Amino acid sequence: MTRVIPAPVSVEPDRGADFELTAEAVIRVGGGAEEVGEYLAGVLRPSTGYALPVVRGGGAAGISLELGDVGAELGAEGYRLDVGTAGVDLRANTAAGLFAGVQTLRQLLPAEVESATAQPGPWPVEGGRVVDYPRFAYRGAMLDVTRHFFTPEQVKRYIDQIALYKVNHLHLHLTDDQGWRIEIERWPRLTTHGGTEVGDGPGGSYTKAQYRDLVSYAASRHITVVPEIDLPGHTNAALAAYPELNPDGVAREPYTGIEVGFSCLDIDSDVTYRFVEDVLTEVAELTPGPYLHLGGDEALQTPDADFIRFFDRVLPIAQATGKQVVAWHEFLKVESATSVVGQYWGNPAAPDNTADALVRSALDRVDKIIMSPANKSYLDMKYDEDSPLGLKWAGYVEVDAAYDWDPADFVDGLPEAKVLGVEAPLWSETLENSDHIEYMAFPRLPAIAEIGWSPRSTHDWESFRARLAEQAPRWAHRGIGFYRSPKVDWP
Ligand code: TNX
Repeated sequence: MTRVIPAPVSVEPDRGADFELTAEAVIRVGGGAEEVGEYLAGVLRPSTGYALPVVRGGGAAGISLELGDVGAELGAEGYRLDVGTAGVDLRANTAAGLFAGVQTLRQLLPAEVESATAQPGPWPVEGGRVVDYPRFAYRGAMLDVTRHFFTPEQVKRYIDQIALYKVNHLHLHLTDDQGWRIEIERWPRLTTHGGTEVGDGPGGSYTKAQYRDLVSYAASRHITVVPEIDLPGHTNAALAAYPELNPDGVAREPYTGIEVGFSCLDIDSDVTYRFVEDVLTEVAELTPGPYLHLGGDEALQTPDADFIRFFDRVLPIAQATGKQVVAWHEFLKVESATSVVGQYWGNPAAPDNTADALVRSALDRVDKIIMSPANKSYLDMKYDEDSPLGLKWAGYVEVDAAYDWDPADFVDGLPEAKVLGVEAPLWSETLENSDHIEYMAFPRLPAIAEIGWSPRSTHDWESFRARLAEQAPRWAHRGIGFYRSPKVDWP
């Protein structure tokens, strides 16, 4: 129980009370636990080869999932897991809590449980009690599907991987200079003429049906999708698809490089705001979750006055969709922005870092801040000078650096109460496939996930690196090719 990532709030191991999962076991579910029960069965059946029927009531030994009876202090995502010789008893206030508990349970089983094919067993579950709940409400992973497009299958594969570490938000960066990835019915050329991808690859986009399916797949893993429409910069794809969005009425050329900060919507044109309203309305309709991300980063060609004028007009449009606006920290200079969530992507090591001061200046206005410091949580930074993939503008980020920070004391003057949580962005300028995603995300994603979930008191690099090493065989069974960081003694 002491090897679980993210480290739980409290663990009382009792190896004398190990349970053994056998062919006769059942998964017993109370009301409201059926879906998580089926998910757990889906995890355990392929590797164990057992039938593991999901049953209501019934007396056979096994794993029981039950809502309620655990106390309000466990909150909406907490759980209590008791493992004794007679069986496993998992309880939570909500299905999300049960789902989190299931992620812990799978780590208490041998690594072979992660295999897609039947393994010999046996299947002991470490005995004892875990009581657990998250430190921060928001634990996010961001995937950039613009610089390179990732198919729904590739995105689902990543969803399953982030779920392992109790990440509960998937921020999809859906639009950028290189491509527009989500169908918009009122502006169909966005996806048909919005560019390709970095290096002239085929690119691609999601139909509304495919996108809805992604959102519901994520929801089945208790992950909320946060769609991002990046405005007013990072918009070359839109400017290439529609001439009328350009001040000179001439469509831009598609862009397949990796520079940033050169494109901008026409701040002075009414067409721009009709476009923005149509897009945000359609995207909000596809979004059951509470958040709508408006980007706002790196509008380097746009004077502050224009940027502010743009968002003064766009904010009411966005808020009229009923969603809470999230945007990158540059957006915090818009003083009319209240009740928004800012996303910090600063790099305090950079001499021109203005992010910290911006966050401080907006603290009275913003609702909360999501912390994704580039020199810690950016999964697209190279690990070291030999990394074959990634960028290095925020420096090299080894796994110990990714782990070594605290969201509540990272920005001077930003108190823990104002921190919604953490996010690990994965930009895809250099990433073309799932192998690339996994090489960059593992082992750093679990580090960021632990910072978001675990109590500060559990924070300990020596413990974390030992626990990371034990994850490696699990990744191997799942076919995750990870970076073998020299900071960890991998088996
Ligand atoms: C900065 S972080 C960007 C992205 C790039 C990324 C590469 C942010 C809000 N904007 O456009 O892809 O750096 O690391």
